[in-house]
Amino acid sequence: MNDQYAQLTRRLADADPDIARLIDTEGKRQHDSIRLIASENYVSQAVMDATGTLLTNKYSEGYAGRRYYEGQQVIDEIEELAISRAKAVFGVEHANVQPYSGSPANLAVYLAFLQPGDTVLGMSLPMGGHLTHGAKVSATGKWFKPVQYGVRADTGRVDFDQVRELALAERPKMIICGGTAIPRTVDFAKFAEIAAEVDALLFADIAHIAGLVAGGVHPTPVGHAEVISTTTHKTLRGPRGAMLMSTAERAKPLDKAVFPGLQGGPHNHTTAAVAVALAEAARPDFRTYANQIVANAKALAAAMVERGFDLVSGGTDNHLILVDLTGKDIGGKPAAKALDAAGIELNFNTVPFDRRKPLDPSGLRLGTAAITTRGMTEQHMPQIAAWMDEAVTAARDGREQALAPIAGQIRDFCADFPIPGWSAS
Ligand code: DSN
Repeated sequence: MNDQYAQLTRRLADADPDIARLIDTEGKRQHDSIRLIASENYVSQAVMDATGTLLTNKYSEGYAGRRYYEGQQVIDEIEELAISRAKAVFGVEHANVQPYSGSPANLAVYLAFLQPGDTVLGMSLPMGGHLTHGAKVSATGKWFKPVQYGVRADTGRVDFDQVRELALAERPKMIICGGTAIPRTVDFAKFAEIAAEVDALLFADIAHIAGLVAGGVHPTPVGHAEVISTTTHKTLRGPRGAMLMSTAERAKPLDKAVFPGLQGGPHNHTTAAVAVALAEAARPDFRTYANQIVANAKALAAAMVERGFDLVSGGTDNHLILVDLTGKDIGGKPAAKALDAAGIELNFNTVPFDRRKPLDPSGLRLGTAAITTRGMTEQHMPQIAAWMDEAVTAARDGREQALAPIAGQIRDFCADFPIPGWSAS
């Protein structure tokens, strides 16, 4: 146990033993399992340090030089540093680092550029989009007129014929590309071409792939999409938060939509941690990391295919794998629960054209950002696929007693891959 961690645990244990115990238990859980949730990661100790600082004490509604509270000398510098790092990492003209998370960031885009009732073309949730891309249950589906595109049944990839037909027929004011369950490269140029044809604003949600874009292993939306949103905690490996980026021309309405349109004071401790994560993302070793995420995903996908798993689109170009369990005779939910009991954490997910219900769908979604941070490489992927196969088969056959021994093997395996923020000794 490092000194800093020991001190923190001691202080917290003195002040609040219940919370200290629960955090420690969660640390052990994160350490002892293979975390394949596609939207999660392990942040560095430096990112965690910045998050846990006295910056949480400060209110700073407004923007640098234009705040509604005094005492902003330091906060202004921190926010400006985060902004300049975001601009440098992503090569954008404008960045706003205040959004609390991905959904509020996306809502700010609607507020900035649309009127209630305007038509928006986005990828449907069951096809790989996000709630905020116009799903019926979301404010974006209730207050705007969503038109939704999907993927082709034969390829599992975005159906650009459909995107274009819908765009021409519906004349959306905004087209959204990107999503939460897309295993393939997003073709920003093609979306831009269609958006230009119908004079729509192109908005790219790169929450899942931001780290891959920063690391140069996924094409950038810059130059194609005028507005870009991302969370900061997925492949980008920062704290829980979000950013909006845009051309200079789109900057003003975007900033106004975040504050005062939707939010109050930014979370300054998060802003500082975002700045730290962006400095990490600018380093050459982050490129190596991004490359390894994709190499691991490809190796895991290949090993899973070898074990008879059916992957949407047949494989992956990025960090994410979408599995269709229809042929395995088990639903996504019981499979995900069995995998969790076996020490492999992921989420059940709808697959395109799913015949089951969203709360009991046919698929599993997994990603390699977190295990890559721990240092796992291609050589470890066949073993992970084997454990997955074993656990899913055991669950299908009603042999739940087989899961605990797998969890034991995984615990031993994980001991060789330390994580920041928790250690066993
Ligand atoms: N919850 C995120 C994900 O898991 O993809 C998206 O909001």
